[in-house]
Amino acid sequence: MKKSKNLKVAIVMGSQSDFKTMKLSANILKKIGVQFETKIISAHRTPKRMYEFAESASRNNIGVIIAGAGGSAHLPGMISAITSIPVLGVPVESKKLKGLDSLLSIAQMPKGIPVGTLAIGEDGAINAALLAAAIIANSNPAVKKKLNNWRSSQTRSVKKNPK
Ligand code: RP5
Repeated sequence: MKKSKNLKVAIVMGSQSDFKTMKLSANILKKIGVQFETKIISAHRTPKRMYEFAESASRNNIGVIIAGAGGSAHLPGMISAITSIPVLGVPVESKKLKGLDSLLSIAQMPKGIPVGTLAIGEDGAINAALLAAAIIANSNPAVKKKLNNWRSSQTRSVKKNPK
């Protein structure tokens, strides 16, 4: 196994249309200095790509996978079925059911194969990145420092009184 300090995050999504949500995960990881890669991988449109990605993720030094998908969102669960790397699922807001379908598809995994499920849409994408950074930070002091700085800065930004 390679040194844990080199572990990176993979942000994968079912469609190009998910990127407007999932780029918020990328923005946070950039700010915190976590190495990452982004890919479009669809469980139903590109199943072979999904299998090959998940099966090789550990060899490719990926420490956390953020998977965003909408509708019948089986991508996070399918990836988690193939690799034991932690998978964080982001339910992308769908047009018809506003992401409730995505949320339930990702959250309601039967026991045995876990997916850590975040909130629907942009909040979920941002929190998935913060959670991924926190997992990477366990074995990477530089990331831990930057994550704590980011949180302190957020705290300082909250005004005491409304205007
Ligand atoms: C899912 O279907 C994707 O994750 C996306 O959220 C949704 C719609 O995809 P497009 O039809 O916009 O490509 O697979």
